[in-house]
Amino acid sequence: MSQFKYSYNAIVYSQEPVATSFDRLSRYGYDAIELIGERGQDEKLINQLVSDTGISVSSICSIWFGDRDLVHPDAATRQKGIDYGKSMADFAASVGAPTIIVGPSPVGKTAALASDEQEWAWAVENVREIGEYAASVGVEITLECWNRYETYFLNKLDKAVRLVKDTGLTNAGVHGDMFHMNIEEVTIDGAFREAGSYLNHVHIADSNRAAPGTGHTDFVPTVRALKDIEYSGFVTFELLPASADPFAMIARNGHLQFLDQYTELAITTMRAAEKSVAGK
Ligand code: LER
Ligand code: MN
Repeated sequence: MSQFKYSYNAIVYSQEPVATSFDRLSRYGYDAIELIGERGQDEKLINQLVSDTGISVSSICSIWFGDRDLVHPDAATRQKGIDYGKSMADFAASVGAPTIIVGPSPVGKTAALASDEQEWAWAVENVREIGEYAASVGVEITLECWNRYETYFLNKLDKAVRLVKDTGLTNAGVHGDMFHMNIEEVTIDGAFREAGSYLNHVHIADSNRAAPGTGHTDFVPTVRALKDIEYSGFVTFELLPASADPFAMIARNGHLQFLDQYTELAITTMRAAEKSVAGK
């Protein structure tokens, strides 16, 4: 069975030149990098690094904070969310990334501001608009589920699958992040299996959101589930320091083990789990 394609989320690399990140990923045998979803990055340099190192851009980790809200009662706020999503699709297209992450309601908004029916209708309409735009520039979207302390809106993969179905989009899927799934799903491998062909992106992390191999997660059932459903997307490590505000920790250099040490350990641990599954 073919090996996974591995990618690493660049949030913990944000204090260094992007060339250093591409070089590290190349040294440890990665296929790709997941870039932070903010414009203003040097797209020409990124494309040069892609061609020099063979490390591609797997995905754009859009930052759905603040007024980037597709289900807000204020129409102008919803429009900001739509515009941001489209801008992420443009960014993805400009660096050859196949996928952008979409969160219909932002991180930190933990209660609805309108009825469930109304919010669902806005989510369907606005995710569809971003998805159709993304399709026009050759990009897929993936709906990420977050835990209850970050959002009330999409916590579990089954709800995200329902949203994808309601949009009717053919370039959309769902995104399971093991950190959130560890809190919300009955089992992580079971939720991946149920999502099946709707799963088009994953964020892999150990129970403590650090590199696989540092916490108490057994990655073998996860690997087996992804293989069984013939998951063909990128296996992306999104590893963050243990803080309610990981960005502040990174700014204070509280993330140094996430550079070489965890970049190496993450892929080594997952490859060992792949080997163990292949051997059975
Ligand atoms: C983003 O990928 C994510 O998982 C969220 O926890 C962001 O806060
Ligand atoms: Mn995530």
